[in-house]
Amino acid sequence: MTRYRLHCVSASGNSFKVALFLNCAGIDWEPVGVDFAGGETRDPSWRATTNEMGEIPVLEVDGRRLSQSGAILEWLAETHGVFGPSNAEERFEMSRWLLFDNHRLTGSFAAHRVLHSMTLVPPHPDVLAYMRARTHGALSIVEKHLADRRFMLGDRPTIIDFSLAGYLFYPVEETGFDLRAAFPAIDAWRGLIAALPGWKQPYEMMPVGNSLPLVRSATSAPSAQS
Ligand SMILES: N[C@@H](CCC(=O)N[C@@H](CS)C(=O)NCC(=O)O)C(=O)O
Repeated sequence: MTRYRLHCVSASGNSFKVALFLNCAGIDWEPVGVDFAGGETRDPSWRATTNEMGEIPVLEVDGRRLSQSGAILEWLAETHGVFGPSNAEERFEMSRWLLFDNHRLTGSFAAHRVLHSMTLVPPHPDVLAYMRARTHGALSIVEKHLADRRFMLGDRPTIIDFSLAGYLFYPVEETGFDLRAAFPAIDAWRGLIAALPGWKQPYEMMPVGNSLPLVRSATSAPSAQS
């Protein structure tokens, strides 16, 4: 059995953040599929045994079950000595962006994606527009930061990149954001991440579990101010 088992589903960008680290660091791991669409993460026994917070990803290692992608990424970087900070200033910078990602970018992008293409009942247009504007604003902040850098911290990839990019490789039909057209610096940075040894598309990297299905697929969406 491999040392690392990642409880995940293919459509989970939060899980993809951890999978990206493991693959790009050349670490042996295996995905463990979760019945997310069927409500497994809400099941009291799953919560009791796997994650009391009711969320994936969960990284199983030597009998421990680690949750929260940002904390897992920090733990992996520290444990393996790759993609992490090299001094206290970089450590602070990493925490800052990991928190920004969880609260602002992923927090908006992932919620907008579900509303855009995965809810059985279409959301109220005002709700979708609010989430779209919020997501656009978060992407604009990352776009500006990347205007004069190759990676978020400078010249080398770090866990900040894996975290912020977690949802940005899913198809535009799902996300409703054509990053290539609207965010050139983000698109170039995505290209650098995709060129790292070990990188794969999320659906190829984690071909397991039962994700929320796509029920609407529209590439056109109203423009939003940041
Ligand atoms: N901050 C958490 C977020 C994890 C998260 O939201 N995971 C989603 C799947 S991508 C989930 O399990 N959600 C369960 C729910 O919303 O009930 C992390 O970064 O790990």
